[in-house]
Amino acid sequence: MWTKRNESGTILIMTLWILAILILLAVGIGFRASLDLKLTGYKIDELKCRLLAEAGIVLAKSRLLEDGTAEIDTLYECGFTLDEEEEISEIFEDIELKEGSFSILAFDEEDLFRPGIADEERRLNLNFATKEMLIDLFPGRITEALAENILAWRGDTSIPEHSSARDYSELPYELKGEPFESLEEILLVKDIGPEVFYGEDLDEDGKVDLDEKGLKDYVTVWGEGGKVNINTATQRTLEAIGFSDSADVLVAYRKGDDMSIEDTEDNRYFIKKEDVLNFLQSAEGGGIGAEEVARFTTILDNHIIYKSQVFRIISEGLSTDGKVRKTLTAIYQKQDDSGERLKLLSFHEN
Ligand SMILES: [Ca+2]
Ligand SMILES: [Ca+2]
Ligand SMILES: [Ca+2]
Repeated sequence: MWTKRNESGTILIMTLWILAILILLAVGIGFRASLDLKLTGYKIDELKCRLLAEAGIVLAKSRLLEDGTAEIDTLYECGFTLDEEEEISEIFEDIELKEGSFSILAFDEEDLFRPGIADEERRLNLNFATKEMLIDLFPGRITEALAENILAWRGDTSIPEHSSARDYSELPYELKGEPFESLEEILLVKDIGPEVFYGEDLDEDGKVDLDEKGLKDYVTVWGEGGKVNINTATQRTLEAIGFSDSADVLVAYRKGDDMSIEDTEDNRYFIKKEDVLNFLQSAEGGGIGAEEVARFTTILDNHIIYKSQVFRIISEGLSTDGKVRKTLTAIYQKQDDSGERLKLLSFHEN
């Protein structure tokens, strides 16, 4: 009897143990299931954000297609035109849709994100820039040798056959000798490291400041003939193409009296060559002399446009709780003479 009780006690303890293990297993499975559910929820939110961002691209494209000012594009109204009484933030910022929102964003010259669209013609074109332009874009950082390497890569005939810029024997791939087809391609050019492309934290304060930025935000590979839009170009671009000492007054002129592009009322722009020359000859424009007028006329004739054709849409989808976001970047070219009026040149997701 005693033995039996002892036996049943052992069975009870074993049963309890088995039960305990089963409970542990069940809890474990339950925990994993809830984790899976959470992950699935995150994936769904991510998908929603992507769709919101896509909605932003669709909206921006429709604005690009109905641009009412065909003759100019400015920093504020770049590729599109605001209707009367319409504010840029109203049409592009925190646009709420079901289960989230999207914003269409562009960098401004001070490197801040603001609602809007940016053109590629504000940047220096790697496929057309001269050696001097490349050196002047990043004085001290783009050396003559690096500029020659860039020209050799795109197949520029000014680089001699036996120049070291054409020598890729030390690298696992050959010199391309053809125009750049993407921005990142520049990382393949001999001696161009990530620090030249992405910028580098020279003063070691933990961030890449405006004056430490790399080529990435200042160059492009798109745009007809590599021409620069004088109404949108960064000061750096204007300096590089030869406006040197006049670049800052041109940039200030565009902002108007309030020294900001945010307010449309007093913003100014140029429509033709004569506008620029008249301004540069005025006191506000620096009062340039006859010799400089001739030099600037050449630059205006060869390198300047007043409206743009290639536009970078950066669209950010945001979940309702603000925890998940997805950014899509699409570059479109306006094509007036074809059935398909916007041609997709590049698409990135991050
Ligand atoms: Ca326009
Ligand atoms: Ca820094
Ligand atoms: Ca202004």
